[in-house]
Amino acid sequence: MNNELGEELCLLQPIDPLPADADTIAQDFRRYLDYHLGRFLGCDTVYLYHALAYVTRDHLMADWRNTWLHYQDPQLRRAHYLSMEYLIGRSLGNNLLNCELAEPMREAMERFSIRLEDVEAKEPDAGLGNGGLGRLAACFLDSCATLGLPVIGYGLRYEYGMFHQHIENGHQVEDPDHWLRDGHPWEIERPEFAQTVHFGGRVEHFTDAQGHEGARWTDTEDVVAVPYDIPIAGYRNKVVNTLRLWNASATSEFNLMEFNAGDYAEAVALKNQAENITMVLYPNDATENGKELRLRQQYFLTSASLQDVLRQWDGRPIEDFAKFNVFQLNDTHPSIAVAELMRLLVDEKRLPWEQAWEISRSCMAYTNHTLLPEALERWPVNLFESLLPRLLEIIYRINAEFLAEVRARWPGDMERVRRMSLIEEGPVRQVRMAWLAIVGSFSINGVAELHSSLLRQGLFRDFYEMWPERFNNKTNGVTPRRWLAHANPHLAGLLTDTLGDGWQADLARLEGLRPLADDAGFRERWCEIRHYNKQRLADLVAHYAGVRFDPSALFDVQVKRIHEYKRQLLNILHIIHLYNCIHSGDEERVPRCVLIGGKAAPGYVRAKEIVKLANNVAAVVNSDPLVGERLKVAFIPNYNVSKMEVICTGTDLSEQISTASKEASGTGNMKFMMNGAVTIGTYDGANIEILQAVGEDNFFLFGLHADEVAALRPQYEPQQYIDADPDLAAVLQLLESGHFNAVEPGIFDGLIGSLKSPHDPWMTLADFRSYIDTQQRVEQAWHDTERWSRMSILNTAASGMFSTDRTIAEYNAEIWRLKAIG
Ligand code: F85
Repeated sequence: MNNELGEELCLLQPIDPLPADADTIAQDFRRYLDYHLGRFLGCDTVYLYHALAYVTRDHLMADWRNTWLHYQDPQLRRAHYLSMEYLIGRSLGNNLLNCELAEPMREAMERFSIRLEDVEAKEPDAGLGNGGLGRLAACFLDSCATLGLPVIGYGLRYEYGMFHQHIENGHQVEDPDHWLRDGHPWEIERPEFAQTVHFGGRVEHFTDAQGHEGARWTDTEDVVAVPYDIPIAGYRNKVVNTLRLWNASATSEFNLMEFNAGDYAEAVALKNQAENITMVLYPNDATENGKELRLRQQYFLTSASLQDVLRQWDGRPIEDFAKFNVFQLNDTHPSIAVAELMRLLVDEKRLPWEQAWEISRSCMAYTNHTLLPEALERWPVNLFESLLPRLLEIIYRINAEFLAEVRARWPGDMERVRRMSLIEEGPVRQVRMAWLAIVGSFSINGVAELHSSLLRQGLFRDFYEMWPERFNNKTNGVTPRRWLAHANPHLAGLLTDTLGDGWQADLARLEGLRPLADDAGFRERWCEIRHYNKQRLADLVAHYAGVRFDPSALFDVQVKRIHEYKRQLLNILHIIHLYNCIHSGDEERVPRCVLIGGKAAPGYVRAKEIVKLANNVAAVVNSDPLVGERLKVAFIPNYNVSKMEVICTGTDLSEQISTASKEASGTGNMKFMMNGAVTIGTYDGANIEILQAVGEDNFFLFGLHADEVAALRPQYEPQQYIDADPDLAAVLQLLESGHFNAVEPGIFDGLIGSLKSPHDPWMTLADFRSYIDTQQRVEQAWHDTERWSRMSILNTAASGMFSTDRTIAEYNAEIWRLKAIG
């Protein structure tokens, strides 16, 4: 038997795992440091990290190879996860945990008087994503490997990841994140699997000798896609899956051509243009700005990945393709896959259109992550035509056949045809990429119950009426390995002592904690661990924000991307309200430390103003001697995955306060809950499922529900709320007085205006009273230490269903239908 490279499979033998004792590890570590890296023990810790990463990777290699050999089985159905983003964070600690190497590694390091934690801290975050969507992809890969599912992740190897944020005079300033600068020890370049991706050119139509029509896409500019593989280790199961990231590089022929023409400089410039494709991650998380480079990135990912899958298929009957392959589209971003698979099957494999469509449509599945219209990608037809002319033709044909179906089903309903067309008519004709994903997929899912139901009733209603059976829900999760076992080692120890080992890959077992909420001794241990974690968080805040948090205070945290719909402003209004209370001599308050963190998209002016306001309010509150220890406010710069690993373990109160119907799911909410935080939240996204799991007594619910938001919208009058609520009036008055921007008059006028506008889509003031009252209830609960620790334990106990192991098991049972290995 041969594999895809024509190598005899019998020559591809498994290799033995390396011995994992501390002695061998210590030796290997010295060999890497001395002989490979050429560094000394006393060198910069970053090289110690590199040596450790190489040692760890060596230990993964045998299992990685065996897993790969397993996946060569032609009878094995496989899934391909297509995502523009993977927000991986650090890998060393996670790999040590999953491969049970942490203890021998720690012991080995002790021999050199090196603390493992210090080395781990040197790893830069792999920030190849914006927020929840990218982090979800990373959690999914961890669960797929842990469940032994043959799933490969495909993505882009951005040279620059998510920008680094720092704060200057309260303003967000962006610095490029050149995360690959010191090299990336986890990746392996695989030039032997490079693919060519075409752009531009024109299309010729012809009829071949057999009388079949065909299309030839010619005069293209070609870019080579080189894959870099990253190992994804399952939890203690010897499965190592692959994340394959594509890097753009110029083709050699293409350079030579220009060089022969004598224009050397032009050749180098063109090379740059090709390599630009994977240069930088777009830092927008909600608003599509229609840049050509972004469409290039999407097509580059999609085309390279589909070609890679077809290459592995080669030699097998194409009719069976959909039986053994399924693609999951992570949001609309890779939805051009629908048209690209058609191109590959029709133009390259020479399949009849109907047969190709049957195959394509049976192997694509689409996940939607948002209802916000501004996040739905639409590409101008002109742009498409010049960049991907053949794909536009294919989309036109898909559309023509699809609309014929719509007309047949709803004769005379022109309005419906206009709404459902893949092409939006208007001054600028645009391709509706979400519609393309829907038409080309056998499964369409949202990411929480409410979100999926709103998709069916609202945004995707026409499509739901046409194909109800394609729609389903898959409520998000987070991986308990990174977010509990690794992030919270003390709590993990207590869980293992209490529940026995095994909860890490069977999180429903956390239910076993419920009875212990009534056990005073257990609560005491729980609180000691929480106190330790709060001290860790306080140290982080002191280090990065320069603000001192007292671990005995209530730690109130909102960390997530900055967006108006997430309503960081509502949080800030509450802070100002507390500040007013303190100034008016209200002694009933509990000491509270409020932490806010998150990045604003660089072009999102309003979000940047929110960052500035949070910082200014923090500065005023923290320097007011009258406030003292009663209230502290900090904005933590450069919020990212590795900071969240500390933050979520030391949080008492998790702020999940989006306008109802706007947050598709949320996943930070789950990380906090798992680690024993209590949520204050609106009836939105997965908050609803968290509330159901933990019960109303252990969740602080407030605000309008989705239907109430919709009903109020046409008659929303913020001024009415101001007139009726002296606390709100006082907060706005203080804001408008310039109290928080004494030396920068007027800078918050826009923000204040947006809050007071009847057109405020986020209706922040409508929820003010309910939020303030609920925060008051939080303080009453906090007074009662026993009650709070009970709530905390019960939150962790109920968090089992928010493991991505549950989510992925559902994707597999209902969409992928893969057989687990092992
Ligand atoms: C998030 N989406 C949702 N999008 O907001 C959360 O509610 C949900 O929990 C998670 O997905 C996981 O399901 C999200 O993170 C993006 O990052 C994003 C990135 C780019 C764009 C849109 C959204 C473009 C198309 C505007 C560039």
